Amino acid sequence: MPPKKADQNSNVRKPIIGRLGTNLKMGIVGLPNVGKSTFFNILTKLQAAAENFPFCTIDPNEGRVPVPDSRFDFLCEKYKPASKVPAFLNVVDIAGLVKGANEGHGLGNAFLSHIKACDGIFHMIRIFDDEEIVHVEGNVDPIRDIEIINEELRLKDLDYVQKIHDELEKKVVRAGDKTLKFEFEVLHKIVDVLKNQSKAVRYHDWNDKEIDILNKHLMLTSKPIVYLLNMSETEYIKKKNKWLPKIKQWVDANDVGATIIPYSAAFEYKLSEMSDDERKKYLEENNLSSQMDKIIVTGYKALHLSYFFTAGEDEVKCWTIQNGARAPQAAGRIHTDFEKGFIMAEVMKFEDFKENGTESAVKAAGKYRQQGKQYVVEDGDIIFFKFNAGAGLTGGKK
Ligand SMILES: Nc1nc2c(ncn2[C@@H]2O[C@H](COP(=O)(O)OP(=O)(O)OP(=O)(O)O)[C@@H](O)[C@H]2O)c(=O)[nH]1
Ligand SMILES: [Mg+2]
Repeated sequence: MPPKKADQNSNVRKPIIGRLGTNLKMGIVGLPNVGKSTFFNILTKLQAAAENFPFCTIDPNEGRVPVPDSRFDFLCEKYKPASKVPAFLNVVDIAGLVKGANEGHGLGNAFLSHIKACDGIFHMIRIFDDEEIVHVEGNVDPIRDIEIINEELRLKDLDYVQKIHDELEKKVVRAGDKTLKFEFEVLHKIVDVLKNQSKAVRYHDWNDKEIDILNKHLMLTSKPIVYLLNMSETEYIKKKNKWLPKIKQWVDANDVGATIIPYSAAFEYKLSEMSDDERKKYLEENNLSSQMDKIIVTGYKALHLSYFFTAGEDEVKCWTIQNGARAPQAAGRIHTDFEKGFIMAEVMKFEDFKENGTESAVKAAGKYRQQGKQYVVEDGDIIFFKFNAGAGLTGGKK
């Protein structure tokens, strides 16, 4: 077999900045009173309304919400399985940050450590006017608010990393410890980015070895951000708000690549109170749509996660993997023995399955592929793993 195809798929991918693993979380971060808990409650309510999958509350501020996916729905419709398991996004509601939080203002430090425990940030920004709802800074000014929060995160990172840097400096520069030299150089660079360039860690282009060092520290400004702009219901319906172009401009200039999603907590809350039929009718009649699905999917993707499917009459299930996972690692999500005794992955692309209708038709079309250890699993692959059952017991020998 010509090796070309395998090579294409086994392109070395850039390591990801952040925690390894698949149980990652998005934290809802922002100033006080901007609608963070309202957003969290909508997620909770949506799940209660959907009833299929219980919203699992880990504690009052943490929950997980199913990731909507029409491919998953299609597979469930096709197989009518006894058990249906979607992918989930973990979401944490964090109390509001105020200016000076990095020095302990508000309940600053505690909340900053809650952000540290998350892997990505839903940055909630208020752009709705409402005299009744107090704004901690006195008036609505989202650019100022974004900068306040980003500045708190940057200063907290700087404070943290400066201490480690100074410790290492003693060992490397003064005591001449060469083993820590590289780590020290990377920390020096991080301090430079945060302090002299006043930039978030994620704006800098780090190489693989530097990322290894960064990942020992998991800094606040290295986490991916999705900006959620909370509009009033009226403005959302009219699709108009004077801040939208300004925020877009700011993000394009200052946070290239970050996603902005305008939505309205008030509007989404109203939808979440309706029955499924009512909601559908209301949205159709008024030519409107909810942004919740987009927000959930974007949050999940921001965490560098994707999933493959296993599908059959017993169960249709989404298995979360980190982007770039190879077939044996993906198999290991199902069972460690699958990884140890991995023989091959039999893979169908969802689109091929949809087009051909059945597994045997996909086979007949020559699109059912056997993939080896180097195969990088792609989002939406439908996989059947073959493994050697004895391998796990004999320490992974083939
Ligand atoms: N008018 C209007 N009010 C909103 C909207 N979203 C939230 N609110 C109101 O703003 C107030 C604060 O909302 P929360 O969701 O509790 O805000 P929070 O960001 O969680 O606040 P902290 O937890 O204190 O940081 C509540 O009275 C909400 O009803 C909105 O879209 N429009
Ligand atoms: Mg709150």
